[in-house]
Amino acid sequence: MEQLVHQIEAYRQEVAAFEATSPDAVEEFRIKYLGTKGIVKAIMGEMRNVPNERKKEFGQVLNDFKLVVEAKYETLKENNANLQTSDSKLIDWSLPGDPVPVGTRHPLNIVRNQIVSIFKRLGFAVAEGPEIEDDWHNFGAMNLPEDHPARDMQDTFYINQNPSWLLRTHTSSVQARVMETQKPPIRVICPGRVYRNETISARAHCFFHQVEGLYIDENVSFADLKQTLYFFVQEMFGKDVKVRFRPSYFPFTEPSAEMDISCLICGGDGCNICKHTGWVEILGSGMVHPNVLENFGIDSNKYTGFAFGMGVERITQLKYQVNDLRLYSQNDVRFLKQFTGVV
Ligand code: 2U9
Repeated sequence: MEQLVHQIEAYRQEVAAFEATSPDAVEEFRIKYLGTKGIVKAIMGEMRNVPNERKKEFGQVLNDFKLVVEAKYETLKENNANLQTSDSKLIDWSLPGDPVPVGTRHPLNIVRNQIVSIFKRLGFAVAEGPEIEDDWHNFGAMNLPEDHPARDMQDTFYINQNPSWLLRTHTSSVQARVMETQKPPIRVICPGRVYRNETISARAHCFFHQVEGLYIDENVSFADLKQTLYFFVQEMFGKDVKVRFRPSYFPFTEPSAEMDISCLICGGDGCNICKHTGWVEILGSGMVHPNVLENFGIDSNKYTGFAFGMGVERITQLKYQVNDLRLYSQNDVRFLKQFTGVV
């Protein structure tokens, strides 16, 4: 016991004399005296060899020593707080922070927003709906009954557990839901992602994005359709762009027409982009088929309507000369950062 007290006194003097000039030395002190295998713990272990009647006295000496060591450790820490450790650099808090790069809007969203804002100015409301649809809203209501040959062009993905659900092939299903719940006049545009069972290539993908539009009221005519879409093209591509309509076929519209614009690259003279025709196709359109109106209880003798649909990828490709569809979904920043500052 006497020997132990002497030993503690020696440690006390050692502690008092200890000097540290770096955080590493402070850490060495902590490990030596206060660590799990350090001196304070070791002396505590000696307690069991002290006779019972002197345990209290020894406990006092030991506790005093521990407080001295802890106080010394705090002082050393404080004195060394601003010094450099061997594995960390001195921090200059006045330097500016590391810049965090800000992302950019995806080109498809930029163009989608532009399309939506043009039609909003014409009084169209925006409607959205589910990407997982049932057969009726995607096909049946759109005048595409089962076994209709046009279903082949819009093959999609089905859910094994319940084959009556599918991934929508167009956003017409959203217009269908609007017609279910609202009465004419109806004037909506429906942006959204759609799916097709296609082999992925530079010109086809298993999903793409559409904006479709629908306008139903009394006395809506093909002239309204032409003027609305002409206004859209002028706002989107500039006042010098020409348009032309070609007759086409869609099960949900009659008559139907595809709309071309004069080639933005060659101005109509003929180049690779327009395959030397001077024209590029941008959208499909037509007067809503009476069967589609009647499917929703809308009197086709009283009401008429026009509808149109366009691929956002296609409009973006023409506006920004994007030559490979896969670029839109590869997340390559070399492509995406080219749209920095475009809103
Ligand atoms: C209702 C009635 C009719 C929407 C229309 C098109 C013509 C069309 C294609 C353009 C390129 C799809 O993205 S694309 O592949 N769309 O050609 N879509 S008319 O007709 C409707 C929609 C809803 C109730």
